Amino acid sequence: SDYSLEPPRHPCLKINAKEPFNAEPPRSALVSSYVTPVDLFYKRNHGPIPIVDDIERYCVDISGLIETPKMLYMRDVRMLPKYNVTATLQCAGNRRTAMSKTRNVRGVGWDVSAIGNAVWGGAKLADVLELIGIPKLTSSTQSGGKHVEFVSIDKCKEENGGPYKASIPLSQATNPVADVLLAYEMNGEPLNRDHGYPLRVIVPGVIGARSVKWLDSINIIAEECQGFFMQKDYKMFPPSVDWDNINWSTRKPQMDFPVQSAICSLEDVQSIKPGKVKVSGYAASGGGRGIERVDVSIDGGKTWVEASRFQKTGIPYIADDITSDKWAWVLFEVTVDIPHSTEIVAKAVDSAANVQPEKVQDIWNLRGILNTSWHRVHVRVGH
Ligand code: MTE
Ligand code: MO
Repeated sequence: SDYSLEPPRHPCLKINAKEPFNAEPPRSALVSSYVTPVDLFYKRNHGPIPIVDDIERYCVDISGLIETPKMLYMRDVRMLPKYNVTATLQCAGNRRTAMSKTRNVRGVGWDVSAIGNAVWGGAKLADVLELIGIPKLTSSTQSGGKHVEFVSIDKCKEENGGPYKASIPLSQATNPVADVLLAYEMNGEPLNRDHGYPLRVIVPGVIGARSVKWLDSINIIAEECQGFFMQKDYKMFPPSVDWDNINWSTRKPQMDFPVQSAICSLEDVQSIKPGKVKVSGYAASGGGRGIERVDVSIDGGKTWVEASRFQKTGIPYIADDITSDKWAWVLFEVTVDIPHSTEIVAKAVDSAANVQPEKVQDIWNLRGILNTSWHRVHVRVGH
């Protein structure tokens, strides 16, 4: 593994691990703009950043359970209709540090910023698969139980020096409405090296781990990908399971993200003067479910006020509205009056009426994934 050729990075990023490079922006960066700037977007890697320098020869090998394998070049991808999908990407380990505080967990520590919202430009995977003779999913077609596996160029130690990989069901991959992309742009610019240049997968509504960067090959397979990150990681276990009694085969790989929110306008602990305080942050859910409501409490969760939500500045957000971006976060905001030191809490409700769980202890799991417990910040009021 060689970390001498890593790309330059923004000095404001908080580095959680250096090699492989894992870093997140300060909380405040997430609420400064609806679309997260590329250089401030969290970076989550399992090995050195690969270098692709011959873009003319770069191609994705498509094979497996298909009649004719295909070499997909960048010009082939660019010939397909281009879609711009605004989608929030969130690492399953977002907010892991807080989970670690109740009982130790294994994994890179993250505050609340292992999440970002970007406009991804590229071809739909459903169009790519149609090129090789796999029909799009419609009410009359059946994609069966097959899976589509994405294999990367990068090498990581969890795969014993092999490439990072993951899979999604063929039914999702061939469904144009699922908006799974082979993306070559992020926020209107060519993807940069950190985020998967020249081509990455974006699986909206699903934990970040399935959005494979630096795509090298696509395989149509009969069963789920057997790679480490599908079978020995990114699975949700109950609090009773620990390293001495874990049986990985009893659980499915985590796919959809549950409802999440966090306050980003305040650090924990934040010193303030008594009076009006703006509480703002993000809320997002998986599977294309919108955000129905965000509640904020200034008394540790006894009483609540509803925050206002938006996706586009000045336009109130309504879940399932035709103009809303179903894969993208909403930002919320409410101004509250804080007379004395207290705990400010946020919790979101999604369009299926799922609510964030109150206590982190109840969802504690040994890998520290999916900490979606109520987000709390302490404010210390001085005069
Ligand atoms: N793809 C490859 N090839 N290698 C990786 O290490 N990390 C995954 C995913 N895709 C990873 C990958 C994880 S766990 C997450 S959360 C996202 O990429 C992070 O994407 P980002 O670095 O663009 O924010
Ligand atoms: Mo992740």
